[in-house]
Amino acid sequence: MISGFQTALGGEALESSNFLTLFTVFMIVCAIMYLIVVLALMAGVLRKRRQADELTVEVGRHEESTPMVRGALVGWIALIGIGLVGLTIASFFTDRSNATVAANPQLTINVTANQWWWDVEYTDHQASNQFRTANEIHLPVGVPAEITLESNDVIHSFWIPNLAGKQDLIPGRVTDIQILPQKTGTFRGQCAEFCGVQHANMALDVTVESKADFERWVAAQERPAFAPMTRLELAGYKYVTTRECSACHNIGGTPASGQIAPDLTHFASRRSIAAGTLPMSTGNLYGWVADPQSQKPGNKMPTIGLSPDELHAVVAYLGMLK
Ligand SMILES: [Cu+2]
Repeated sequence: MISGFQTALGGEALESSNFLTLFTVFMIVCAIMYLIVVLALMAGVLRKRRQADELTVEVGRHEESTPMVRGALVGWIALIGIGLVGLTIASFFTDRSNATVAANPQLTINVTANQWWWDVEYTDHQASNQFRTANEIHLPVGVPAEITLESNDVIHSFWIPNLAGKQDLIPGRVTDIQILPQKTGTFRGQCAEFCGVQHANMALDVTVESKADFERWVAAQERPAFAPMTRLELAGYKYVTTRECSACHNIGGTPASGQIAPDLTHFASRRSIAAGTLPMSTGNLYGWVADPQSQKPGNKMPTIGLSPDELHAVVAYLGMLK
């Protein structure tokens, strides 16, 4: 087992652990088959050489060896059959085991893919407990979660290698994936279907944490955005909630209520900016707000051309949206 930030060999959830077991079984069976083929090939070559070395070819020798060769051939075909049936059965039970997680999800998350970011909505039976975030998913360890998947534009693919396999997001259709995380950690998800020039910069920060930590995170996400405290933050608040930014972005508890770009209510609490393009830091925030097109060319956030005072204010305000 290899653990890491982004690896399909980590086995940090039931699904990826099942896949890892299946992968290991396939590797062992195929390696044994390969070894038998190579050994048989070598034996055949050596046998032919030995025959060539013996200058006098014994009459009838070929005929004598035929039943042995035939027996080996029948055995080999039987072994292939048993191997294939065995692998099919192993695949079936892996699939069944993964499917049982879907039977009783205790958490539902709606993820909508956009070029090139992830809109994440935590649904709850109480409307007041629903909230949206972007480019990050938090999951409580040991709790089966169902993630429904939609796309607003082209075909994307949802993939968190440490936790589960890939699932396509197709415009006009709703697909889903089930995950039962078994270990805490921070992982990287990645769009796995080429979806345009910034496909590589369409990542997802995934945090699997204890139930208590998850509930703390949910409680923080449900709160409206913090109010500005300093004059600079207040200037940023005014700019962000009344000018270009608010047409696309939503910030809970403020007049900014755009719905077509990532929700920024708790933006500064995230690990990265622009779907994993840049690590979250004040310096990167300056770079991103000043000129998003040079940081992630082709993305839908325009370079506005803020004055230095406006830039300082906007960054100060965004930086306090924890
Ligand atoms: Cu993509």
